[in-house]
Amino acid sequence: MLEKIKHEGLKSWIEEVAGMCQPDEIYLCNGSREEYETLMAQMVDAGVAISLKERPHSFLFRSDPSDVARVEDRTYVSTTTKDDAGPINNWMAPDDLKEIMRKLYDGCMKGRTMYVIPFSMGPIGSPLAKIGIQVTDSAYATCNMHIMTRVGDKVLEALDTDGDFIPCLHSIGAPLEPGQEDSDWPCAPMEEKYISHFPEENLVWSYGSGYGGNALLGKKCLSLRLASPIARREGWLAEHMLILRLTSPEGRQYHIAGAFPSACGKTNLAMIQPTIPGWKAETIGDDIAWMQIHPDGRLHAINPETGFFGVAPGTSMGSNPVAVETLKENVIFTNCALTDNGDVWWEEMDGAPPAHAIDWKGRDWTPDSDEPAAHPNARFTAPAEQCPIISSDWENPEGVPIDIFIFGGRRATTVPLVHEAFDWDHGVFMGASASSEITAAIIVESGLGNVRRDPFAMKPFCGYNMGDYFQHWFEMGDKMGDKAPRIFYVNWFRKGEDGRWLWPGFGDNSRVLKWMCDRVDGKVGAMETPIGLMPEDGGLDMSGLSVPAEDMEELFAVDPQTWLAELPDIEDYFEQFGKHFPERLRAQLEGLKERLNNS
Ligand code: O2Y
Ligand code: MN
Repeated sequence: MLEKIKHEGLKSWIEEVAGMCQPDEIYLCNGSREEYETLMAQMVDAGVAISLKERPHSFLFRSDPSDVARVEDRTYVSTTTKDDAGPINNWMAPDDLKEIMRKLYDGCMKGRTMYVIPFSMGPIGSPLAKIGIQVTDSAYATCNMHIMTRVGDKVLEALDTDGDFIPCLHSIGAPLEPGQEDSDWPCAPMEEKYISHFPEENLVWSYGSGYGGNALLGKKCLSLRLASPIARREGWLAEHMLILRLTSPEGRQYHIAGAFPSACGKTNLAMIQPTIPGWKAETIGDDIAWMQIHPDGRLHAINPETGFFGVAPGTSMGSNPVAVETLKENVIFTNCALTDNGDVWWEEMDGAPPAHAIDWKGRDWTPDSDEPAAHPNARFTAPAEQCPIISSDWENPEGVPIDIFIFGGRRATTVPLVHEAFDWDHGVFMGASASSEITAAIIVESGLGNVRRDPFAMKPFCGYNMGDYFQHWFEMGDKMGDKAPRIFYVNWFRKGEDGRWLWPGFGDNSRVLKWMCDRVDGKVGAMETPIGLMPEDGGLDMSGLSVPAEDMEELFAVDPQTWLAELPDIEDYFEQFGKHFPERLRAQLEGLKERLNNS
């Protein structure tokens, strides 16, 4: 089977891994539809996948209840010195971590097949694309990789005999003894899970989890935690950002890249349906952007993925009709509920809840049950090409030129609907100090306040010292000069004193996007405030939408005392970066303090 591989370095890495993990069989993926269907049929026969009668070519999986999400506590950035990984990554020295993991990998694929998945992040042949080889003992991960990345023979051809590849080793960590019955979702216990990154040698080792970001190694592991230090070395940006194209009624195109922490509606914004007449949106990506300065001097972005791995609960015709359409067929669902007629269901889906369903743990469920039917982190894996508003340029190897960066978070108070950075350095400060509210459960668990700092939405994904990451952003701005994108900060989630959302959100967010486009074109003025530039009275296109005047006032209210009260928290957060903290960021903090004190 491995004869097809002409790359000696690749062949010897696969042999080395096979020697350590000792699978019963090795299977080299060709990326074909037939291969995907065969693997799915095997999993249906084995009873680990359920074929959905009501949704063509779609399947439901249920994970082990202990394996339902990314595990930040078990995720490592392993560099020679702790300083290189920085203060907000878990760190262990490479030799120590490898010693622990080698013991776990020893014989871990016994009784199983080892799938070898050649994959490309980015269109094959794009100057921005990177080739990875994932080795895994999970057929589920293999099928997901088929949807999320470009897999198979064409990648091996591009690799040729001596191309660069990023080795990504994955095992669910559940060897099978002869005659031992398998479980539906084998995985290792939490204390044996390791999601490890070795940026100095461009290597990922993941062990013990079969779920999402822990197991689909092209996504967060390669495209963010490894790619971010590569991007720093090579002078580009690997970001946790959606990419969107907006076209005005006059036909002018704007490209927007947006960074938001999890649970802030990134996929919804990537698939926005503008409510302002004549404006059109197209999706390019919903999670990751790789951006390089093009010979034209502008920052061009590609989406390295080919699918969406989105949160199912909350997805409906109201919140995201485009996603609903995207999910009509060829979808892998994980941890959703199963209805009696053979479809999936989740909380806040359109229509009345079913009178009976099977919940994500495989138990009978009715609307009277105490627990939700779908896990809150239940997911869909869907091909991007099925998205009805996917841009014709979504696979353009040159990428699309970015006009606008948006940062944001979920804040019930303090932060206005939109403000614009005075300049690039101020925008970097906005990204670096970005924050979002966390759930009640996390507040209790961590004993922290309800606001978590999540710089550039990269807290869980930056593969090097975040202080150096801030500096890299400054340097990218210096290189682009006046061709750099404009930077904005949004908060769709501000609430009134009575707890009501003040802004309708969803398609009406296009009104805010339009203001940004008008700013880029110099068509509208802005009001200077201590925290940035904000729409003048009447600056936002509100035609056809009625939001009470008092609500609009509250949405844009900036209270200097509340902002001043928040600065010590930002300062404390920045403090941890020590000598890696850029002076230019300190200057921004001081500038903000001064403007607030003088206002
Ligand atoms: O829980 C997981 O494994 C998935 S996390 C995820 C998936 C798709 C896009 N973004 C995220 C994220 O956590 O940012
Ligand atoms: Mn994400």
